[in-house]
Amino acid sequence: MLAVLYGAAEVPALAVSLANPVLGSEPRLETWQGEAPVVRSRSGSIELAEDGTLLAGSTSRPLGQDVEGATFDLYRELLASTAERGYPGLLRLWNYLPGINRIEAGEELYWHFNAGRARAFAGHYGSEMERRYCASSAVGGRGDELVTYFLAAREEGHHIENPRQVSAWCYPPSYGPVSPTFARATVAPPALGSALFLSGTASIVGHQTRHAGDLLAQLEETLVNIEAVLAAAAPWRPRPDRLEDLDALKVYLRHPEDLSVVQAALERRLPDGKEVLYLEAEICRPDLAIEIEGIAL
Ligand code: 3EB
Repeated sequence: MLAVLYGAAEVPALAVSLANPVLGSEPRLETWQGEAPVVRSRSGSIELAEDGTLLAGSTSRPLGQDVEGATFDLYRELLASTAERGYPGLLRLWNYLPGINRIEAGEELYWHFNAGRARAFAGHYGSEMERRYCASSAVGGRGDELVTYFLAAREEGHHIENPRQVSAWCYPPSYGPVSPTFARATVAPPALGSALFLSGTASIVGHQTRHAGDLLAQLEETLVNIEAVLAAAAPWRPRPDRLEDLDALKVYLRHPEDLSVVQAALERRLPDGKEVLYLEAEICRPDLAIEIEGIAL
């Protein structure tokens, strides 16, 4: 309700508020603590906080009629702000796009989003863009604004692909005329402890959705994909990770009524007491019911 900070010029934190319902528990506040004094700033519409090693940013944009244009503008500013502040190594991007599965002008909103995001990456990175895509997620949001927040480092991390999956930027055009531009995971540089950021991961093998209509099979396939990404990241990690090494686990569920069955099946696979945040969200493909992300420190 009220936060009062004494002895410093600014409240040293960004605040992001997401209206996606938390399933099965109370609303949750996730906090990221800086290692050193935190400096706040703003670049266009991007709110920033940095501690000398890590840059966090957040922004939102009304979608209006032109989702591609709104996404392009947001990403153009976002990429400029990371370079300007001296943190060009994007580690992780989170996107909450209201109506992500809605069809407008014959195409899903997610496709319009992908077109705007890809155009901004191309403009900023030029021909090296494919080597710069970082871990991301893009799920449905609430309200009428695209909400995006991110973490970036001084240096480029290691971007990881999943050998079981076609790289998202190589998906065939049946999933949209412009492909999504993200990596399956990003391992932060050693200055940030080589933390691993796992992208939103779903039941996709090759480029195809598997197990449409079968929730628990989608969950199992997603877990196999997560293990495959963790194995691919192992060379850049202090030690190989397993599913149970992931923290900040978030499970996006399209249908809130799926909570109890997913919770029972997933928590059997995790150590006792492992926290999982379940959020109601549309997944970017209409035939996907579940997507999972996490972080390994
Ligand atoms: C997929 O694998 C499922 O567009 O940024 C997962 C993670 C997905 C990130 C994105 C989309 C994104 O294609 C969807």
